[in-house]
Amino acid sequence: MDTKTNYWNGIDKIQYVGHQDKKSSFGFQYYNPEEVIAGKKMKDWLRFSVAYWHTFDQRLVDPFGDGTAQRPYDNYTDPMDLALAKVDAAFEFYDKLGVDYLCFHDRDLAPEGDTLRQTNANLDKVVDKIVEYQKTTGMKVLWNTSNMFSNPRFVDGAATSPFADVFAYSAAQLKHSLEIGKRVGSENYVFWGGREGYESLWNTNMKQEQEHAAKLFHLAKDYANEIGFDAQMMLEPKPKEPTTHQYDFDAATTIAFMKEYDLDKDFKLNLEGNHANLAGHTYQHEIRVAREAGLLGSLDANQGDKLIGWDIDEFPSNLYATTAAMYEVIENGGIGPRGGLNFDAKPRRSSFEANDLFRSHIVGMDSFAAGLRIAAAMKEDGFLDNLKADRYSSYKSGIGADIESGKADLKSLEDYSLDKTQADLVGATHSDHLEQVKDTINHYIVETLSK
Ligand code: XUL
Ligand code: CO
Repeated sequence: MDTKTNYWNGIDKIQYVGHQDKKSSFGFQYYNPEEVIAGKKMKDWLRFSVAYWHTFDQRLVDPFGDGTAQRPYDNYTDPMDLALAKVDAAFEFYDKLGVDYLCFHDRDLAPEGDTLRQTNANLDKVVDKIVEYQKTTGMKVLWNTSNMFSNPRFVDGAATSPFADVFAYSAAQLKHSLEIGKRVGSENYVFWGGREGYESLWNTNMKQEQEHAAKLFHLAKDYANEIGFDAQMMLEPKPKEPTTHQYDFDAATTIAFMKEYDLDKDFKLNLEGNHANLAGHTYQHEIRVAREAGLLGSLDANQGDKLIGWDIDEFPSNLYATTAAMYEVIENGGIGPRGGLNFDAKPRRSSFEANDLFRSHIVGMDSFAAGLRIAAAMKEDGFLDNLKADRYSSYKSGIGADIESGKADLKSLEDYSLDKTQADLVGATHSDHLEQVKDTINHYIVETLSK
């Protein structure tokens, strides 16, 4: 197979140049894949992945405008020729960018036919080509998934559709997608609840719809076991868009759903920065909730913006947010059992040239690499560990230790508290000095990045 294509004309392999020497935009300032940070190579902490749907398919539309994207395969008119050409362009892109993973939906890869049988045949042809490339390049699939939300048949959802034929079709589509996952060796398999939610409660059987969603997840896990597809299954929360209310609203809601329907042993969470933003949380909050429940699976790397109402899938550039995310990842010992950072992100509509796809991945990769360096420096100094150990130190001895061990009950706690004065209680607290904490975090950011 000819891997010497030249779609991304004029772009050489992206190298680590370091921030002192960064004279052109085509170099990493902070991402040095082989460098060891906090006991692991950067590339093994970060496990960057390119999202097929955004990077190779997205035309840069927004709700008010058509696509502006200029892509090197735009001259192909036949949909299958285009799909096959994109695979060449994609593998050349991965090589030049220096990433080891890709993610895709089934429908990102190939056009649909009139029947599922025809659609599967189109898809298999493209997957054959991907598998061939994997053999020669070693590229891995972080996760694949099934697009059960774009086609009009999914107008009211897939598993949660009120129409049984749509549930049946979704299950059939999913079956083939799992088989493809096995063929490409996907490390994880993701379910983002595309239109699994409601527009209005007046016409919705919420309980029945959620039972149907859980049923499809169980069927998927059972079938994956049956065919020996050993991927970590994951649910990806999002609070709204496209439906008014998505059932997998946020990490906490999704964990409750997983526990209610006995999915928490086999499924973990794939968390996205922009979805956290839409849920009124931070990315760090979502990762913390999953981590502390032992359910952190993987991360979709992007950012939202509170100043704009919709899902903007912006490439990450906010160092404060990437530092916070990587702090949680370090505390977790890694992103997840087989997790990575998948750039579920697209350039702005005004960044429409082909080379902007490289520029945007570079800022995303550098922002997470910088976040890793900063979080590792804070960890190494024990800054936040000491801060928290001190803050909760009253639980180490005395009444605090009795509360922790379960020795204390309401009567003993009343005995302890009944004659304490207001001054005693206020005296038992102390200032968090939170502004100083934030000043120190700023110091770590500036200091670490200027080394
Ligand atoms: C949509 C979204 C999806 C999932 C995969 O907001 O994040 O791209 O990551 O279906
Ligand atoms: Co996503």
